[in-house]
Amino acid sequence: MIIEEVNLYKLNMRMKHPFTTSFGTEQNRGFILVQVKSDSGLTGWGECVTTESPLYIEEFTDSSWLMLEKFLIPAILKKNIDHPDQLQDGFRPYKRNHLAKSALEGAIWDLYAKSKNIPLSKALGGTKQTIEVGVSLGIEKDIDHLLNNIKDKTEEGYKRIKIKIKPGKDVEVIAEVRNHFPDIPLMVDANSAYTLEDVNTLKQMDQFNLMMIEQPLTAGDLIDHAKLQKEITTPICLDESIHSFENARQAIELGSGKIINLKIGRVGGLTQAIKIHDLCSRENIPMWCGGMLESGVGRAHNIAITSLANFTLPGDTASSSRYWDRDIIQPEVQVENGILHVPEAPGIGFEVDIDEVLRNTRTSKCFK
Ligand code: OSB
Ligand code: MG
Repeated sequence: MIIEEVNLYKLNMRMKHPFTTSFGTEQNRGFILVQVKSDSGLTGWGECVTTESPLYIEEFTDSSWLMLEKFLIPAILKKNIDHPDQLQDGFRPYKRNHLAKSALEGAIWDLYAKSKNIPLSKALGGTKQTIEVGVSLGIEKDIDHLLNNIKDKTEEGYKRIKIKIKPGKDVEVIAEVRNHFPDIPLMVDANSAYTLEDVNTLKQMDQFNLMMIEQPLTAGDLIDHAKLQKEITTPICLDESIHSFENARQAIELGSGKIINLKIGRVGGLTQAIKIHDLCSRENIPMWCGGMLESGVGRAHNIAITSLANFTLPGDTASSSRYWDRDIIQPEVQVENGILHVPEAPGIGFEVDIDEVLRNTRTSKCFK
């Protein structure tokens, strides 16, 4: 297929509720959608899961836009692409910028699956027809709000609850949650807020029967996580430390954690995601698919990758309605009793509602 046209849309979508992590609060999502068109008239969609400021990762929405415009789109425009894996050679010279690469690559994967008339999940090698999901809950001003959120989401049937923690909002909060919900599958996510000096605080979390503690230490770190894992019994799950196949291989070798949270954007796209999946599968490392407060487009990609066999733990791909009054895909993502059905329609398997996309678009640019 020849890539005839690429469109970038910068959207601004306001979430229903603010979401607070150890690194900040977000409610207005300013992100990019990538649309690619082939010579046979098909359209593929990808989402660049950046935020306006580089708080989670070094990329941010304007930097990714520039990266796409200056380097990545020129590397593929008017080119003949038989398979998305071919993009790797064109992208490799450009260092990192994984969220930008992933957005464009994801759109090409959607296009490719549509050209083969198969669901994206199948194109990626997925085998599951349904996937299990949990939900990620932000830090709240007071414990009652958090307990209410947990009650609601547990009643909705989510398969596990993840709560965000930070220094000063950790052991007591978890203890209180466990008092009220002694048996729910529970995990915590620190988003890199601790150091090895906090080992005593982190050790105290072992008493709460947590499924895992996600990214307690510095983003990118593997060594200190390996040291910490020797000190605590709760499995460490790596998020901000895994940007590539090599990071995953080294983390496993060092014992930096026992579980991997895979985010398609963070590892530079679906081709890398499959490689990491296969590695974890060989090494018996359980994994799950993380989230970046995506719109329906990114959410659809998350569902497709989660259909691969080694995504054995519930991920963060919650219902559209958890985030948005109105999502930009049809039908919206709807979790029932913690279960999502992997779509069977070609490509991402959801229709992108172009009117809704345009209604939320602040800037767009056409490359052809
Ligand atoms: O650390 O997993 C994270 C959201 C934004 C940035 C980082 C993270 C998160 C979440 C929310 O935990 C996941 C979601 O509901 O999409
Ligand atoms: Mg995380």
